[in-house]
Amino acid sequence: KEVQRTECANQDIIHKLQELMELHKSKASDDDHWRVIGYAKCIRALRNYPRRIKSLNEARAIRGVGEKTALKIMEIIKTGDLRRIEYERTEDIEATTIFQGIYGVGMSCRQIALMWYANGCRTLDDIKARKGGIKVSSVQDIGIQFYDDINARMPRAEAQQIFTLVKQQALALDPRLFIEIMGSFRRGKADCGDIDILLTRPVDDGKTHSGKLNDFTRLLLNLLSSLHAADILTEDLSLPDDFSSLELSYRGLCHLPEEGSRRRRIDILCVPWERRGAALLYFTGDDIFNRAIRLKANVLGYSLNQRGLYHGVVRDPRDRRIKVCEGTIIASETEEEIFKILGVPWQEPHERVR
Ligand code: DCP
Ligand code: MG
Ligand code: MN
Repeated sequence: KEVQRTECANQDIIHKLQELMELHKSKASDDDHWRVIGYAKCIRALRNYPRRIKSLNEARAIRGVGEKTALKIMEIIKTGDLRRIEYERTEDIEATTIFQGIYGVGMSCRQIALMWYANGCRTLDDIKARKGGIKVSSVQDIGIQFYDDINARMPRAEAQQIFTLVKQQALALDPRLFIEIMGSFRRGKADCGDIDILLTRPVDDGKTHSGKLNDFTRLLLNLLSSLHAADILTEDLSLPDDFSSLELSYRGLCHLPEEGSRRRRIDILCVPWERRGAALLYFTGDDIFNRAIRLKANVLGYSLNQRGLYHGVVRDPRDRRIKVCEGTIIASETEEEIFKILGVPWQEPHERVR
């Protein structure tokens, strides 16, 4: 069931063409757009090509490889390099790549990065100085201030220490809380990009969680303020906004409350007790594993997301994203039952990797 990624005979060529494709992706013209499509097609063709390419004629005979790309392929084979990459690596791309590494700008907000560039900004210092009178949101400002920390990964031991402190604070507020660390930490990785925490609580009087939502919301807000008071949370990036929703999510920065510690990213997710298994499964990942298990669910006529495993979901055939019928949750309390219904043999978190 694992996706096999075998090394292919033309891997070095694929790498170079990918590099070039990424550069074209960062540019805005129609020409660049068509080049991206062309390179993507060519890369797919090369992945499926069984032999090492030996000649120009062989390269241009492959379906999906055009005349110009065939010449590039020969250049890579002969010199190990592709001069076009350096040519396309222009100043605007260098700058906007840095800008898109800012939390709150992100890879989807290329427009913001381009706007700053157009206003004369080239470096993070230019952004800090608001060169060209650019506007920066408060979240982006935090992203700039802690750029290096946010883009670094933390050692596993540090994630463990921070989580232990958070857990202590949470249990001090309410000993019935269920608090678990998810993400790369739970998968056993040696370093983590952030700390992903699941928070929930069993309900005591048989009522559904939704009836208790106000208590629960207050609990999260109390936890956040006690974490701030203990100097564990340092900056908020996004607070839960929709308190009528069954899911509350918090994003922020934290650190070990000691001299010289670095800022780390932390995500806290609150879900109803009945949905903890589905949330745990989703936020433990990794994303490739999630895609595979979701696909398996779809093949069996189910639908899986972070809230649960659903039966009877009906989608609009014209746009699969639209649900005509919500369906009903048939499993969500534990990861085990979701695996079981899907007929997937149990996989420990550390096995859920590509
Ligand atoms: N996730 C997903 N698809 C996304 C984002 C997240 O399936 N687009 C799931 C899988 C991830 C989990 O959520 O493993 C947590 O997201 P993170 O971004 O925190 O990723 P990891 O914890 O796996 O890695 P990192 O160490 O970089 O934080
Ligand atoms: Mg993570
Ligand atoms: Mn995360």
